[in-house]
Amino acid sequence: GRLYLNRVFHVSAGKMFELLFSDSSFIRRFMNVRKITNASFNAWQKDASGNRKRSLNYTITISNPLIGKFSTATENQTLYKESREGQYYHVESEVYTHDVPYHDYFYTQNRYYIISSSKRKCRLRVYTDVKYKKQPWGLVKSFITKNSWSGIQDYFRQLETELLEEEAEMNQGGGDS
Ligand code: YK8
Repeated sequence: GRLYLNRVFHVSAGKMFELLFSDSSFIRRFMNVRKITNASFNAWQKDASGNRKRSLNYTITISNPLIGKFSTATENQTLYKESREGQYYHVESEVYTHDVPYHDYFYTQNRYYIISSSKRKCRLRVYTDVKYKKQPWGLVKSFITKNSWSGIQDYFRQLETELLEEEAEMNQGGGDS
């Protein structure tokens, strides 16, 4: 996978998890900025293996004129049971974009790691992979890969920027933080 985000934030690990993986006002605002609409979140639910799962549905806005303007998407997230509240979180998410060309060939896998580095700091790492459900023709595959990487890079760069802004707001006048 490719590492898209790797940074220490002055935010506790628990708070970071809450910002990214609950129905938080941060993620609502971020989705607004990214023109992600019609979002619905399911609550986390424990499965038979002890991991937690939830799914999200939303509509993404696409800026690439070759592809069309919108696509519905489903994101299935798994919070692995090795996660430790306030210390360490490992979330894997599979994103399916239903209305783009060749949508039945691929999906995107994002792996999020939130690692506490002190009481008020954590490291956030995000790795991404484009996964193929069936093998497309070589040219099609490179087309999918190229268009995916640029969109994903853009998304995580902006996520980083918005998280830094959130961090600044949270720590404003916070004294010893
Ligand atoms: C999640 C990866 C690919 C997809 C898109 C598809 C192009 C198809 C190429 C054809 C539009 C929020 C992306 C970027 C849409 C957005 C997805 C987001 C950013 C012509 C062959 C949505 C993270 C995420 C993961 C994958 C992204 C898609 O939280 O290029």
